[in-house]
Amino acid sequence: MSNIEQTLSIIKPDAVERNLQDDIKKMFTDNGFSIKDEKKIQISKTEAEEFYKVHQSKPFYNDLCSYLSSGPIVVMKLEKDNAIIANRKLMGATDPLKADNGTIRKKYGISIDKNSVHGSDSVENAKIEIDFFFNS
Ligand code: IDP
Ligand code: MG
Repeated sequence: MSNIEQTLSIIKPDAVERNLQDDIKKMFTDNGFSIKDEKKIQISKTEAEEFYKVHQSKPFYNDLCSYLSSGPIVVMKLEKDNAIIANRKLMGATDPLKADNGTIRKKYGISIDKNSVHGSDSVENAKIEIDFFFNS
């Protein structure tokens, strides 16, 4: 049975800075995702704090929010069968050193903080994150 889902992907500042957005978008489309909506933006630190508020108790929260707001990002609404888990798989582990071959983070990630992409981790968060960028 098919289970079409939408998920939010962000191409983070380290990847946009290296002009990798077309290569990363191709990895998505080659893997069966359709890009239903996308925009290149730069968010404020306050917006990054709101976006990442689930991490507010983590020691890396402040650096994470500074980083996400440090330069342009590309946000995309991706659609595919079981998109949320499929995107997590294609992204690879949070730490690029631990990411499997063939994943975006293995190929392009620089470090655990500059890991090139974000992807929603659940159906509930995908809805919240898509609304955050596209339905506000
Ligand atoms: P995810 O992006 O794979 O879902 P999360 O645990 O949700 O990983 O963390 C969000 C982001 O916070 C990560 O993508 C990474 O950029 C950053 N991060 C996670 N853990 C660490 C850490 O231990 N040190 C620095 N940054 C981290
Ligand atoms: Mg996460």
